[in-house]
Amino acid sequence: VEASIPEPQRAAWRKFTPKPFVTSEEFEKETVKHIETTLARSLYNCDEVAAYGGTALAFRDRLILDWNKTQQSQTFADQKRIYYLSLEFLMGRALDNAMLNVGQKDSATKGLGDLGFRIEDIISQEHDAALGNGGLGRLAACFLDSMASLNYPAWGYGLRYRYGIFKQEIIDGYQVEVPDYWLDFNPWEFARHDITVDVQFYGQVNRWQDDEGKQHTTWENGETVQAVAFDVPVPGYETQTCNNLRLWGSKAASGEFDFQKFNSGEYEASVADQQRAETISAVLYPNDNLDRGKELRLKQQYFWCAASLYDIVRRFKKTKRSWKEFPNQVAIQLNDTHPTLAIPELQRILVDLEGLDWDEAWSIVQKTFGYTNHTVLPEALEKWSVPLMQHLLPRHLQIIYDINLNFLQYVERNFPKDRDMLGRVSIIEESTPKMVRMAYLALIGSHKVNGVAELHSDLIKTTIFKDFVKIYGPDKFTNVTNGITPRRWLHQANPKLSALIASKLGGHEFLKDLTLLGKLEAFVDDKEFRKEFREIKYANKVRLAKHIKEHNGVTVNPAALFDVQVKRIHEYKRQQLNIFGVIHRYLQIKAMSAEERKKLAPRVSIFGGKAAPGYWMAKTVIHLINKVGDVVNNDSDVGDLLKVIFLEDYNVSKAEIITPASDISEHISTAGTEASGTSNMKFCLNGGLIIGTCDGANIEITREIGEENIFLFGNLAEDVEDLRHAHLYNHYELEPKLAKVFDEIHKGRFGDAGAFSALLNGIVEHGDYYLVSDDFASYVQTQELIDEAYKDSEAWTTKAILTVARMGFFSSDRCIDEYAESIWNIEPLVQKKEEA
Ligand code: HBZ
Repeated sequence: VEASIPEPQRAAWRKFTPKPFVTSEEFEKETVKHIETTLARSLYNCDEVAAYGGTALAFRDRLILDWNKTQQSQTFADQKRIYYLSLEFLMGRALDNAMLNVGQKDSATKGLGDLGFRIEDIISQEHDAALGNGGLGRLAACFLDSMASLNYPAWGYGLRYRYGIFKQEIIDGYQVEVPDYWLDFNPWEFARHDITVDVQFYGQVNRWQDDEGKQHTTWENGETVQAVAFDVPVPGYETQTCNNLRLWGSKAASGEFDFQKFNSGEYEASVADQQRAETISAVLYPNDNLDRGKELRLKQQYFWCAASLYDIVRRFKKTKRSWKEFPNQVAIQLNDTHPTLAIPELQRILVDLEGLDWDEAWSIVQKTFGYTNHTVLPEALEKWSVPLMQHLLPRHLQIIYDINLNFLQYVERNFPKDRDMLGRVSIIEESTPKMVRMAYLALIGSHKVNGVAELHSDLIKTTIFKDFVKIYGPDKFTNVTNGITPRRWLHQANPKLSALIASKLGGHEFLKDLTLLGKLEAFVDDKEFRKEFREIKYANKVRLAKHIKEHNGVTVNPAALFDVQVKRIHEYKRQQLNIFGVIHRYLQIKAMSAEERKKLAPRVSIFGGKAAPGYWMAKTVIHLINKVGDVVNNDSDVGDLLKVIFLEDYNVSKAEIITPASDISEHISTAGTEASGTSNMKFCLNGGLIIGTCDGANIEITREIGEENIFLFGNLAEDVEDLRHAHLYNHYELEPKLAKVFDEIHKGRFGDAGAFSALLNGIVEHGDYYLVSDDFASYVQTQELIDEAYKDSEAWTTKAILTVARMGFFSSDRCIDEYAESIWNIEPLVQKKEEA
């Protein structure tokens, strides 16, 4: 308020308030201005990179006008906001999305054409914002798009990593990691050097009494690091709402760049302090579904939670409301357990800094938080060692112990007969060293816990959180099945299909209400529509084939069946099952007569995905895929019948090319291990069919699209435990076809067999934990069904069209509405239309 322009001067100001560009000429004017001034380039010195820069800056200006208004009106309306805390936001590129969301792609296409550029070339200059690992990070990005598109007052909070997920290079068939320095030129962020928070680490806790005898607790003498806000605008689709993603960067706190040291000749030491502070936000941890317990990771978590909560509390305090209204103004969603420290941090703020009593504070905390679980894999459940936490966050550890004490007393009162229960549900695991179980803390500190697909939400209630269902009752647990944004994953990635659908449905409304796709069923027998639908798939395959030629040097036939598995490489996702299946196919082709070969449907097996740098088994799988590719692709016996491609550096922008080009995609995790999966939804939405297990969202996809339109195989989740048990205690035989595959690998047909021994031994000798052998026969058989089905192009087209038509449920808009209604209790705030 203090900084606002005095009333008499506002007229002058308003006269010059910038207006958003509308025509292609206005767009050109803005772009040329940015290229010539902001970027200091000229007519004679403007390559595609500069043209991208100018275009992006023109669109950024456009977004910022909406952003400013949105923030003002949200402040003014003063209603409840949702804060989405995620250590990962896998945003991908922003320019195309911005153009489509503000409805200005046509003027940009025309404008760039006038200036001598093709829009696709300009769009592809942008570096992906790759601040995430996989599904969890991309889900957060889809959610931001939906929250803005549905006009919810929402903020994302994350970390501004200087290095996102590494770039993957494949050298001699091995994954090599290269740092992803992506900030050289990032027009989408605003550094807010005036918005900072000092965050403390280490130090001691002091308890003291004031003159009135009141107890106080203070946390003192720690090291301070400064958080600086970087804001990224998040535009909604066809709405004026432009929300904010606030990413925190770390630097040495003011005064910390120690002039004492500096002047006394310890220049190096003082620079070292600076660098240590900057290290906190330097790099994204590249593990997905694995917890490694590194101190720097815990520092990242606290740094980000503390800065975000300070910011949220600061905003709340400006409203001068009483504390008990906090949960009516603020909902905070925890994207997995990574932000769980926000729970003891809010309790600390309320009790130590604001002087609330414990119970009052705790009731506010529980009403504020919701927790989303994304995995039941034991190796992914976060635990932090008590000694580490004691050292880094001594006050938080005390608070966690107090939370635990209150909780265990409650459990003891209610379950006096079950003595073992206390040890099982305690936040503190009594191991050496003791560990803090973050999922339990997140659950106890939240009012709702949700899984991300029906099966997964059931599983958490019967496995990892079983005791807690008894303690709190089933209503604390709920399901919100994941979704994806149709703007990026249909309209942007597959503009031709989006246009075809719009031509049948009378416009692009379905991008805002995806259930409208249902109306496509009426066209399933329309000859012309079917033809265009097939042509679009073919054109998308031609585009991918071109990419493969350029990057892998292999010619693939776009008429072949494109079989795609792209996702993080993980044993539970079973890329090994896929590549063993490919080897089996190769051996079969080799054994066929020329006549038999003629009858076979040609196939291209396409893989992509990163392995965590320390995950040797996953790296071995990548190596095997590449070795098999070398042999198969150069075998003249095989020709077009089979090609095996590993696409380097799978990321969001590559997914936008790959997803629309698949005929079949593989979602073949061991049943009960993949919480949801979201790429399964993306492929279906683009008219690709699925081969999959009864796992995660595959089950709900099947229910929606019909069993006849999906290729399911394999054991069920309910049988997995017994099968594993049987492997460990009975003698078991390898599935015979798989045994043949292993023989060939052993013989050295795909290079040095020793390189793959750990992979094969895990299956042959060490219990086959992921049930590759148990599922192999049904996998191969189902692939044969697919071969047959693909030959009947008409029947295939029907399946593909019906699949698209029935995907309405899987929009992240539906998903966000469910969170808003059943967990956050927030309402949309529609921006007033600009007066003419
Ligand atoms: O979250 C994924 C699940 O595996 C997938 O099934 C689900 O669809 C998706 C969205 O709900 N989980 C992850 O992607 N998890 C991580 O990337 C991860 C990253 C760091 C960790 C743990 C997990 O420390």
